[in-house]
Amino acid sequence: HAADAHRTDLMTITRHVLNEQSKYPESRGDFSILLNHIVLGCKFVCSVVNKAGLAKIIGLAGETNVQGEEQKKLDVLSNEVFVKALVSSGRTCILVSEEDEEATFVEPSRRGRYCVVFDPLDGSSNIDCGVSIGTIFGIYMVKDDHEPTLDDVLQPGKNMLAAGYCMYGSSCTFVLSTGTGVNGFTLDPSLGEFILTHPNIKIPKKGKIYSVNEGNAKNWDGPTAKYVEKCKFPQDGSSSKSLRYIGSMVADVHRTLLYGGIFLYPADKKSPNGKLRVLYEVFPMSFLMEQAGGQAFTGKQRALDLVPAKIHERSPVFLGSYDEVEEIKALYAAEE
Ligand code: AHM
Ligand code: MG
Repeated sequence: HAADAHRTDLMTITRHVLNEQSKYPESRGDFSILLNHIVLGCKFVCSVVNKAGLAKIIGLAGETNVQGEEQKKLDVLSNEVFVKALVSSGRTCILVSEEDEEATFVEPSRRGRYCVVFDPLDGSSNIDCGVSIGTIFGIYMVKDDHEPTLDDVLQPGKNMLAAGYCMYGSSCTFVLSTGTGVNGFTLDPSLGEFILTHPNIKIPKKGKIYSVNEGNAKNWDGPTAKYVEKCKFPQDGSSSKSLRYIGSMVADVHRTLLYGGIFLYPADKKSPNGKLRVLYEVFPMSFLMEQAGGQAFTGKQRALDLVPAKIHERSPVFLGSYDEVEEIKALYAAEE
């Protein structure tokens, strides 16, 4: 039927967030404005990532191209875009980016109440070969009108108001939680809008996929080694699990969220705190997992209960389907 060829009632991400915010009469729309600026940053990064191979934009930072302009590495460029988008929203006071050693304190005239922690372009080893990469972010709010300090972001992940990621993959996908479940949006490039395509995402309770860098196995601790051994050689009559590992956290976590299973970045003898960063990798992904009905564990505690002492602190993490994380927790409990 010709009339059915076009959906005319599209739930854009802006409309979705405005709907959610209207449940809170005290909300002044600040969150929607902030989110719009994050979405703008993601659209910009999506567009440069798509053109990267063509524009020869991938090069060493500081190299110059034929026009004599400075070429920037994609991760450096993405960081600049996000910092500018967030500051210009007028709604932020502290920014923590993986790319910047120090936190950015927004000048008082452009200051708002939100703190944003983010990794502007994660999965750097996959940039040059066109494999999926992504942006990860988490949002906190300062409590009162005091002068913002680092303590405002050195908060446990359970205090985040919202978290999400954008995956630059075969399509551009934005996954968001504002603390009332998880929703997924897909960029319609012809409209330039993210459309709600995956409402109320729930992770399957059990999963058949495990995702870990097995090249580190010789340095793993007992529980991680035992868990992975069980995935391959189950003793309880269940079938063995499949291994999938991209090496881009956003892509590995996105698959885990949709298909179920577990993603592990454990501690090992060489990196006793694992590799992933607490504030802008472990926390946002753990927040999304819990909101989708899964779990996230550090090997010692619920990941969202961690209180980071430094902005670039690392932590081991095991996240995914409820039952898989239960198994890991039992193996660590048995060690004690
Ligand atoms: P990056 O921030 O330097 O890109 O590193 C983070 C990435 C994650 O996306 C991914 O989960 C992990 O590093 C993969 O690490 P490894 O190559 O050690 O398996
Ligand atoms: Mg990273």
